[in-house]
Amino acid sequence: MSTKHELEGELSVREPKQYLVYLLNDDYTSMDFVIDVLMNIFHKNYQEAEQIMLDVHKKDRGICGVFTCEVAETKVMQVSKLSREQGFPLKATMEEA
Ligand code: TYC
Repeated sequence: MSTKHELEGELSVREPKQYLVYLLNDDYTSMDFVIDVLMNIFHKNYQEAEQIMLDVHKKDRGICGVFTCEVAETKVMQVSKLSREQGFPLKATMEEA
């Protein structure tokens, strides 16, 4: 029988670290654009996307998903590129889960 500590050690050898990706609120990005981002980049359906967008709008940030480091970095970059192209200041950030 392995101890909790041994199990955690084994898990950390096998499983890559996970990263939370957050969307940040701002006063200028349109609600429709945030919903588009959540559907297109984070693969949420319309209802989920609208709920997350409203959460971010009210609470200043919200979780869009949990990913491995490379995938999280790519999502953060995609949000910033698409937002810049559309003239919005929307930003995403990531932190270790
Ligand atoms: N606060 C924005 C507005 O009132 C909407 C918004 C929601 C912006 C979520 C960014 O991550 C965001 N138009």
